[in-house]
Amino acid sequence: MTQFFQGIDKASFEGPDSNNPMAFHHYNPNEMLMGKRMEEHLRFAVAYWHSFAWEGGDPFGGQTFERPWHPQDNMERARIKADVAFEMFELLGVPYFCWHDADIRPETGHFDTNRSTLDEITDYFGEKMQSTGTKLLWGTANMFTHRRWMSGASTNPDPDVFAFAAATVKSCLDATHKLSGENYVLWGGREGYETLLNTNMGLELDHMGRFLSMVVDYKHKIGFKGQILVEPKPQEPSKHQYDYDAATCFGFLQKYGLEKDIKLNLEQGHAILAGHSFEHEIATAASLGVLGSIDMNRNDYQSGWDTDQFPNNVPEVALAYYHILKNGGLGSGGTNFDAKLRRQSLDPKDLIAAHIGGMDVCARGLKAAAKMLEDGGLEEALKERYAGWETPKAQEMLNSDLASIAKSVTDNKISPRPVSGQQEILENYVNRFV
Ligand code: XLS
Ligand code: NI
Ligand code: NI
Repeated sequence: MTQFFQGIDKASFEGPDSNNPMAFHHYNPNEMLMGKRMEEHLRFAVAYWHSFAWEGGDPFGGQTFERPWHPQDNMERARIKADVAFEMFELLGVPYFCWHDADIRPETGHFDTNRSTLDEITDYFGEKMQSTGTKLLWGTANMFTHRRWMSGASTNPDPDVFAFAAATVKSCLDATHKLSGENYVLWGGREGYETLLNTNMGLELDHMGRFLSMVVDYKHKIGFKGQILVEPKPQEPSKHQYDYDAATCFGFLQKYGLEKDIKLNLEQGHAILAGHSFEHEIATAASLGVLGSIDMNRNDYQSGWDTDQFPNNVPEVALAYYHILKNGGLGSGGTNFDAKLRRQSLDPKDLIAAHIGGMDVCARGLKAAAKMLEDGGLEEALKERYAGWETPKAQEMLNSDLASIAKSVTDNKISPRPVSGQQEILENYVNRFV
C-alpha cells in the first residue's frame, strides 16, 4: 500500500439517507434494474489522464497538484502512479479503467523507447489487473500533446508523422490486446485544421479514412476482439475537427466503408460543444447503429470550454441513460469518467469524492431511466403519435411514388389535421421520475 490515500476507506453503499460524504448514496452495484445488476449496466471506468496524469494546469497557470509521481519523467514514478491508481480503483470498486500511452509511461521522444516503456508499464498493469480484478475498458494513443502532432496525426501533411502515428497506434493496440481491453478508442484531437488557407481537406480526410482501415485490418490480424471506437468532438484543440459529431462521423465512416467495423464513443461535453444535447448524440448513434460507449462528464455552460467536470445533473444524465437502455445498453462499452477535478481540489480525498459523486449521479440517472422505461409512459406516447404509420395504407405509400400519392390526396380529399405534440405534458412526466 502507498501512503497516498491513507485514512480513506473503501467506499460502500449506505443509501440515500446516509450523511457520510465518502459513501455511495445511490450506486449499489448489486441492485437489479431491468433484470441486470447496476454495475453491469453502468460499467464504470476511471480515466487515467485526468485522475493521475493531469497536473492541475489551465491556460493561465501551470501545475497545482503535487503528487508523489511528479514530475512524470521516469519509469519509477510511472510505477508509483500505477500503484496509487490501482489503489483508487479498489477504493471505489470501479470495474474498469482507461488510458492513453502518454498517461502511463514517460514521453521519451523516440518511438522505440516509447514502445518499450509502454510494454513495460502495461506488463506491470497486467499483474495488478490480475490481483485486483480491475479490467481495461479501452486503451488509446495520445496523438495531440507532443509537438510532433501539432499539425495532426494521420491527417498530417508530413508522411513521417503518418508513419509515426501508425506505429504508435499499433503499439497501443498491441498493449490493449495484451491486457484484454474491451475496446480501442481513437479521438482525433488534432485531426482537423486551424485554417483552410494551409489545409487540403479532401486529402486529409482520405488519409484519415485509410488510416482507420489499417487500424481495423490490424485488429483482425492480431485477433483483437474489442470494439474500435472513434470519439466525436467539434473543436478543441483544433479549430475544426473532422469528427465533429455523431452524424458527421457516421457519414465519414460510411464513405470509407467502415460503418460496420467502427462505433462511436460519445462524450457529454463534446455533445454540448457541438450544439447538441447528450441524448441527441446517443439517439443519433443508436439510430445509425453505431452506439458504442460513453465518456461521462459535463461542461460549465457559462464558459463554453470542454471543462471536463464530473457530472452533477441528474435529469440530463437520466435522459442519456434512457436512450442507452432503450437501445439495449452499451454492449462492450461503458461509462468512462472523462472528468477532472477543479485545480483547487488538491487533496486525495477530493479525487475519491469526485468519483463517488459522479457514480451516484449516474446511478440516480440510470434508476430514473429504468423506471421511465418500465412505466412505459414515453414509449406509449410515441406509439400513439406515430400510430398512423401502422395502417397498411400508410405503409403502402412508402412503396409508392409522388404521382400516385398526389392522385390519392385529390381522390381522398386528404387534408391533414394538426395534433398537439404534448411537449409540456411529456416534460412534466419526466419530472416525476428525476
Ligand atoms: C478530449 C477527449 C479525450 C478522449 C481520449 O477531449 O475527450 O479525453 O476521450 O483521447
Ligand atoms: Ni473530452
Ligand atoms: Ni473523451
